[in-house]
Amino acid sequence: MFTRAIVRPPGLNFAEGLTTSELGRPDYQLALQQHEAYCAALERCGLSLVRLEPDPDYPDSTFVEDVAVLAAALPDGQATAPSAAILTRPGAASRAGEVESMRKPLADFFLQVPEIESPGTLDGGDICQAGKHFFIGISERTNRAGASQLAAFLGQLGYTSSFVPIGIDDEAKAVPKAATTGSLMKSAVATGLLHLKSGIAYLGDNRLAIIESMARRKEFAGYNLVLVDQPESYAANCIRVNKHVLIADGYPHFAARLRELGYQTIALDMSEFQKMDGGLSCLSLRF
Ligand code: CIR
Repeated sequence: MFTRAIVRPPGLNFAEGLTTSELGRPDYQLALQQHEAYCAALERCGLSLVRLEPDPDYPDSTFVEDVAVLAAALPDGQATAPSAAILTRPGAASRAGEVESMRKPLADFFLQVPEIESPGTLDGGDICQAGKHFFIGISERTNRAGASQLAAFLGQLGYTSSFVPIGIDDEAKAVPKAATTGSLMKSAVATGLLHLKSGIAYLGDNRLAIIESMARRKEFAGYNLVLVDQPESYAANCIRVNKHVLIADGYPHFAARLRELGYQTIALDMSEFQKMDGGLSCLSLRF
């Protein structure tokens, strides 16, 4: 069971953050309302919230998930290894400074707060905990050095982990063009995802929500998969919080499939965060 979450509302300059989406400029007041509805949903799931002040220096700082990885209570309530919070080293230069202000809030709850160090980079959005196993996405934001450091920390705590390449990572980039036989190397792993959790979510019960294009990958062979159709792929970024699954509003097939499987869903309008490439998991650190 999760009992707490750390959240941070978007700041006034939210629209100046990074994005690849072409959905338009977010409406700040609407983003605040959607963030408040998200907080209320977490509280309805039984969580006490640690609400950080907006950080005007960092427009993407509402996406708190990216600056820490928590190895704490498991979503389906199994026994857990000792808890730690690992501060990340975000892969986007404009987000590097977000980490510092998370140190103290985490130290209030976690005995150990180690951190990813140079040359490693790692975004929390690339980390998907599935029980006692962690999938670590290797992406434009998370490099192999960062992933290896995290795997070592998690190993000390008794967790296993594996790497899931989802983009053109530093190793692939280092291969001379002639050796990649055109786009072959690129197409082997390129998913178009910003983060691993843009495409998968662990639902508990050995079950993963997963976008169609990732579903046949061998990394997920041992799991029961809930497929998210391509037109609904944004919905794959959902979060299991105790007895509920929070899902983005507007994705009826995925919502119906979850309900068929017996999950109680809470649908939340995420339009303003989607404009900034954000999803449900990004907006909180749950433990
Ligand atoms: C970024 O590009 O870093 C932010 N605009 C969105 C981060 C979303 N975070 C996540 O998926 N974990």
